[in-house]
Amino acid sequence: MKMTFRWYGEKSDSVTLSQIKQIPGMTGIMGFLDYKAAGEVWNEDEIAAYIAQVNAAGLECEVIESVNVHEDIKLGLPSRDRFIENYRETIKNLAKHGVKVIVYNFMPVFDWLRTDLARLIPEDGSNSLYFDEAELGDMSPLDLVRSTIDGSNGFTLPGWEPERLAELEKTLELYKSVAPDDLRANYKYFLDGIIPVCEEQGIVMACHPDDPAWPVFGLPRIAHSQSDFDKIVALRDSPSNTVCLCTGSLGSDPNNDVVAAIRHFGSMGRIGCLHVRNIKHLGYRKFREAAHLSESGDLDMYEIMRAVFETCPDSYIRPDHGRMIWGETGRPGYGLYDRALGAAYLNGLWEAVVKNAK
Ligand code: DNO
Repeated sequence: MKMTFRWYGEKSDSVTLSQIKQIPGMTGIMGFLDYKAAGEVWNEDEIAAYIAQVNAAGLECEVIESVNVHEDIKLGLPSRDRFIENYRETIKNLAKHGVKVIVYNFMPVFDWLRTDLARLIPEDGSNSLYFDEAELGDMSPLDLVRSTIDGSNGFTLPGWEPERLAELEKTLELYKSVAPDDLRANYKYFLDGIIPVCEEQGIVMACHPDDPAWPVFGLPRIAHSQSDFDKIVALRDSPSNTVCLCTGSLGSDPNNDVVAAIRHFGSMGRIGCLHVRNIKHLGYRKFREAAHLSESGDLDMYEIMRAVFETCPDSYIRPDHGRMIWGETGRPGYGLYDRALGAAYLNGLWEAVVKNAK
């Protein structure tokens, strides 16, 4: 297992590489060039500059996150071939600089969605990302975009880049004629275009689940359960076509058995990396992001780490979103303190799992 941390780059993260390096057991970064619009080629010089900085801090950068898929690819528009070509170019450029895993998603329009980015946790006075479908019921997609951008403390949030959302209404309209099977067919076309390049370059693509794990605003969503991911890995049968197993995203739906999903895809060799965090269910389609500790939420974090150890022990892992604690301000979900506590806790569980296995 390699413990890593998401970092947005010097200019757009409130957390520094030297702080990350001081978290015990931290080996690397899940990197991100947050200024790249979906569909653009990630150039070699910018990749090299980012990775050089990470390496200079004594950390690795073998995983890159959010190489976003252009909407035309998901919609299956004729212009998709140009964007798939760009994606292939990006894969090659990342591979040249030692990247092994690319995390992406195939969610129409939005990446993750929350109705509150800083909901008070009454038990301890901290706050965290929160979702309540009942609150969403009164909001239009545009309202949600506005409140998300307003609540982000001036930081961009992954998947919520303003350029990408500028044409929101037009895109939402286009999706009205896209059924889940159409989206899957477009997904297959994308995978058929990029997976051969990944195989040649030694790159693994890891698909992030829909978050939350159900359809929103009537948009088709095809990646939020074990059976959805069975279909995805079968779209192109290759060790380069894998899952980014995000426990909090899948776990937002209490019907998903996260531990079973890790064992299932882990033993197939189809987990490219994991995002590990806990979730507290508060009612129907209503949850908050809890501290990583098992007893703070509804996921069994020990069993999660044991399933990783037993089926995919060499995986890259990162603590996922944290709460905002100790008065910290920053990008919602991506402060230093609670994610560092999460990493320390997951490392502790790992040590116990490894020693128990002896
Ligand atoms: C949320 C992240 C996601 C993830 C993307 C990958 O905080 O886990 O934004 O990076 O879905 O494309």
